[in-house]
Amino acid sequence: MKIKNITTKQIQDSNGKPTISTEITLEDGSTGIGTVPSGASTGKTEVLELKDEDGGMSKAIGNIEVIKNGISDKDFNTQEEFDTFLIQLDGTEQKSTLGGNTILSCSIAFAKAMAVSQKLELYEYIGKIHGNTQYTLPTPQILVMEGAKHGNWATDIQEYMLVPNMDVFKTFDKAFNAGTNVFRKIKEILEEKGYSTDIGFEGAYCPKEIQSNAEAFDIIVQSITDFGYTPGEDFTIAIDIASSEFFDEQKNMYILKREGKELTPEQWLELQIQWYEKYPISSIEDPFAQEDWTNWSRLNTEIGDRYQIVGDDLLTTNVSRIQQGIDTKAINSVLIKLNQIGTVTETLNAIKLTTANNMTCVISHRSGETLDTTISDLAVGTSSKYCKFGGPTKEERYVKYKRLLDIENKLLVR
Ligand code: 2PG
Ligand code: MG
Repeated sequence: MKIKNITTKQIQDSNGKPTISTEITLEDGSTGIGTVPSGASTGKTEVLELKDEDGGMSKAIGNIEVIKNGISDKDFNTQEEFDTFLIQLDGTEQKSTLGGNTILSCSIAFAKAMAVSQKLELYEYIGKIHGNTQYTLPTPQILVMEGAKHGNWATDIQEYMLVPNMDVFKTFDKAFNAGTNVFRKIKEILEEKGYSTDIGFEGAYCPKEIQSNAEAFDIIVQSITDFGYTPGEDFTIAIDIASSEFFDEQKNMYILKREGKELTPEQWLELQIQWYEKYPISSIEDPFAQEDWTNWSRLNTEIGDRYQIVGDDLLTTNVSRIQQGIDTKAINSVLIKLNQIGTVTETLNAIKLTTANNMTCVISHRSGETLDTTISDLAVGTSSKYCKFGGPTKEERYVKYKRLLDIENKLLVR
């Protein structure tokens, strides 16, 4: 398949920051548009997000011309061929020549155009190249409270999410609906307490009046109960601690501003264990900093049989880091973000390596999002176990849940 045209432009993400949107037209007229999200709490080993000094996209847009020229009259029969061409044209480990964002916008646009050309839904196209036809819906980790960089440092923990028990709720639709019930209850409880109902980057509550990290757990547990569900049975809680954001490398200490505590890794581990024993928590993302491999392994060895230990900043959707996580027994689950690695093919390779090692994947949004719903199709096409797409109401998050609702409907009708 030849590429007839590539056009690109700057758009704004959900934080009002410039990002890139690229449209690819294939020789048969099929088109696809890829837009790229952006992280605030990024991992050090993510691919480069190429930006101008003022945050604009003119360099990235200029590099689309380089890609266009490189393509000339080439034929690309598969996603892998196209992505390999992009990777080779860039030629660097962190995609620092062309920019990971530039490359990803093309990779997604090509995938969507190819799906159209083959008359497939995007999840079917992804399933086809991934060797999967048993499409399943992911269990959503629905964000209900947030803090740290995403939410005015209301809490040191960045994200508090509800994980519906799929044995109870059965369908994505029912599970998501139940999650939104609890989300609304949280608002009521915050109002009763006289707390603000401010919303953070990802669409969840970040009340500045909150006293501690644990108080957020209390509020969530109460909301689950007040709506008539049972904490630990109907819902468990997933957290993203994003602890690289408050780890002081020089001091080798975890600095919890909201607790007024400076903790050694040992003390930090102890505090975490207290939370895990007290509250109905099932999944823990980034409990230690991104190079603190030893403590990751300690935690996973101690409690990994009972908890999902998810590597995000630690692994950055990068197969060599995932392999290191497997070798050091640091994790039992991998967070998957397309823009951490920069192409659809490399993302699928990260998913393959994860599932081949009997670990779970959590397909994830970024804190700065667009209205693109590729990650919904990615979750279904690869039958990934979990997804986290943020709070249920902000539009750039809701469209991703809505896409899953639509896919579930389609699959149920068959
Ligand atoms: C994370 C993500 C998404 P960001 O840490 O998992 O919630 O945040 O996009 O800011 O890296
Ligand atoms: Mg994270």
